[in-house]
Amino acid sequence: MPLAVITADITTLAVDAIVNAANETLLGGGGVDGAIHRAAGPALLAACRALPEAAPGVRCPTGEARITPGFALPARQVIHTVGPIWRGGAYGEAQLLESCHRNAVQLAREHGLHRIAFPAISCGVYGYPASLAAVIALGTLRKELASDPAFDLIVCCYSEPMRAVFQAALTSL
Ligand code: AR6
Repeated sequence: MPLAVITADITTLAVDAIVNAANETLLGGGGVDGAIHRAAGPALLAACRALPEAAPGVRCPTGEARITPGFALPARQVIHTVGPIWRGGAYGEAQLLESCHRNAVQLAREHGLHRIAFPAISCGVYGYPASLAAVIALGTLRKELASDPAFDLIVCCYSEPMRAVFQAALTSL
């Protein structure tokens, strides 16, 4: 199935790449970012630190994506992206969330990676309403799949209620 929604701990998936919902520093944090850094080991932080800064302290501006190896993870690579912080919806959040997904897929394409797992980007600490985020995430991934059917894209939710929200959005596309 080229586009699927599952419930799992994304750090356990043996895919070509998992996507990290990071912050602009790329130096780790809580949530899925913390889990990925813990499972990958300290080499991941060193690899992130070595990425060039786009501005002081900013290694990945919101909406963009960067790639590192997966180190101790079962996934070969980690694609780090930074979702928007939800500020009510009138601050370009939807466009930024779309560009996270588009840029992550683009980076995967450039590196010949096909099987990619995404977390529910921005749906945790960043406060994006899950039902709105799900439509954008899955709509963008479906568009990418239409132009490149070789991809196998997974949205990996961490809880059953979140999976149900994403599954409903997938069904409604
Ligand atoms: N596997 C899959 N999903 C997970 C996992 C996991 N192991 N752990 C948490 N989630 P969040 P954001 C889910 O807050 O909203 C970090 O501190 C979680 O339940 O991780 O984009 C960064 O450094 C939620 O549904 O990311 C940034 O500062 C989803 O992942 C900030 O949080 C995203 O929640 C980014 O916030």
